[in-house]
Amino acid sequence: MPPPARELSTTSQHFIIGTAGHVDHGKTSLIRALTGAETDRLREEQERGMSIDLGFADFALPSGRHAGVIDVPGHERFLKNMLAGAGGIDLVILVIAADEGVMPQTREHLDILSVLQTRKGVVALTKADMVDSEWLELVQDDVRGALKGTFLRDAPIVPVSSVTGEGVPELKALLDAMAAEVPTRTIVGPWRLPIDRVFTIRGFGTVVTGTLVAGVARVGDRVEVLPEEVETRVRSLQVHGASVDFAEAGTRVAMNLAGVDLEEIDRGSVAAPPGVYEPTLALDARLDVLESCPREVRNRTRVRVYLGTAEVLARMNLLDADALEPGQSGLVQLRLESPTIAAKGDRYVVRLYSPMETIGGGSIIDPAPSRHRRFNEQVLANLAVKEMGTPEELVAEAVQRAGLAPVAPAAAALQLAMPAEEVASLVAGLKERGDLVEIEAGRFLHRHRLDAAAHLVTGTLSEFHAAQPMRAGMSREELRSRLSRQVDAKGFNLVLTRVEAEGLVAAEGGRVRLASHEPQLTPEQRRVADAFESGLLADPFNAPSYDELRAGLPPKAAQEVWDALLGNGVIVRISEGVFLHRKAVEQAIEQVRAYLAENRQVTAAQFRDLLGTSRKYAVPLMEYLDAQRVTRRLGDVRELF
Ligand SMILES: Nc1nc2c(ncn2[C@@H]2O[C@H](COP(=O)(O)OP(=O)(O)OP(=O)(O)O)[C@@H](O)[C@H]2O)c(=O)[nH]1
Ligand SMILES: [Mg+2]
Repeated sequence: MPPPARELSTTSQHFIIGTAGHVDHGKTSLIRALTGAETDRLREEQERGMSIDLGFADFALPSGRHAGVIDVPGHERFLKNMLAGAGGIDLVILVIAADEGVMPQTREHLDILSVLQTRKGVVALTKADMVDSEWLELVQDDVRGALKGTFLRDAPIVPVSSVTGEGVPELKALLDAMAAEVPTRTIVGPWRLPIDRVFTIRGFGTVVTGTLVAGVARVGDRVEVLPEEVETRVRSLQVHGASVDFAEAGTRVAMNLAGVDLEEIDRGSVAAPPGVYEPTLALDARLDVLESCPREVRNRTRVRVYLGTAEVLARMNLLDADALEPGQSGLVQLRLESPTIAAKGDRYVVRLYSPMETIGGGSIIDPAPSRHRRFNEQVLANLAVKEMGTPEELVAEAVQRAGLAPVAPAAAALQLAMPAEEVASLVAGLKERGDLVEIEAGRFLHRHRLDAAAHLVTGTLSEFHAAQPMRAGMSREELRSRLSRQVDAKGFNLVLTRVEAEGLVAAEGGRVRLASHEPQLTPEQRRVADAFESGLLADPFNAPSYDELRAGLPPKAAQEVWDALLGNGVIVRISEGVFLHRKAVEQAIEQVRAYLAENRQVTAAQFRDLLGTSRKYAVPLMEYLDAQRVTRRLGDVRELF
């Protein structure tokens, strides 16, 4: 197998910071102190001084990076809302008030985040202004104890006060520094937006918001909202309050959906490209029961399942045990009371239907299973295979891991220690379904890798166009070097060929642009450009110099437009200080070719007379045509190359 030497960067740069912690411990106040934003936006929240629903903010970190913020409510009664936000969190601020210390929802939120496999976080010891230093030290010890054995065991503990501002700059700097270590989300594969809010804006229609958990969503994309199975289109997108053409995984997104009725969709629905997910009434899953679960879990227990932003009631069928004790793990089939969607590997949380205690959670093994009988050996064996990865998944993963280095089935078989014929037939099936692409004879890439790389190309071009609207395109070399950290030269060529074939990107004359891009000039720039062009074309082979051409033009615009015209190939630099219009060069090439077709050779004097120019232009132009391999010099004459 070709070495996956250069791993294509498949994670986005974006991430979500979320709060967690007991009611009234100062989460919302801390987010206000950090970002300036008020996340308690409901009137009831403001009147009661308590968060009820999720709050959202944009956080401009000192380094200039932006993070989305999700502020969760701490009150036990609103845990359902906390759960709708928790799945989107990449970096958690566990808020513990210094005066109260660890409280029940401190532990419960920590349990939930552990089940969801949140990996990074800090502890903010809030209300530090309310305690003295001795107390603060003792609380820190308690907190350290409570974090033992959790993903936050080594997390920094930062005393802060949102009232005096003490510790806030330190916390900001820490979050900024940690940004680099946060495991971010993949842009590979179909995008998915678990919806956490739905509202209407007059004149725009329905807007849904959520944390984009995977992929790249674009304006114009077709969308299916599930489980309702409503089909629509992305009319516009906003990230951090600004309109964008696309949004990458790990961002808070507001998505305006075309022609969708507000009543049709709700928190818990999921937006995704059509045909990727199927609503289901059953899920096979691994269940890890929390150590802190107050009771054993019995078969047929009625539970609330939290998946993405959805809450669904279900009965839990234990497939390989009569009951699960706290700390134990088993295989379960969740029989849902209303349809939902899930993907293999999704994390979920379960709580008892009543009393509402958090039991545990785990990962989805099969998002669309048939109904199983319990203690059935065949069923359990199949689930064990699925949990590890089916042979087909293992093959697809091996190709995906190789990034943009095409993989031959035989090499994958060797790596996976699987029979070559089996791998070959699995590859054929994956190709048939469009998951693998035969990029060269007998060698395959994963389609998601190609898509992600294509996104890098189009994203880079779209940034270039935004920064340099006058330029027709980016030089191919510059684009390649811009992406060289993510894509090697061979992979770059593969991807560029593909995006060209798909009509997303156009490449002409060594320049690459988005197919949709047209150079934008202000009216003044347009006038300047016209002046340059008509000046150059007046006597095409005796063109004035740059200094002559720009006399009388506004200096700044003249410089910008001249550079753009050169960059776009409208003006061609023949030699130091000699510039001709592209049309003049094209005409020269045509005339010289016609002349040489008849006369075989041309001298400098003949060339000069042919174009009606002078020695000053004829000599550099002949050299230019030699360099362009139109002609070839033989002593004092030129021939066709
Ligand atoms: N003295 C002091 N008071 C604080 C501090 N932070 C928050 N408070 C107060 O504590 C109360 C609760 O603060 P919030 O920020 O609403 O707490 P919360 O964690 O968001 O509460 P829920 O969202 O309802 O769980 C408010 O009265 C705040 O003014 C602090 O650092 N020092
Ligand atoms: Mg709050």
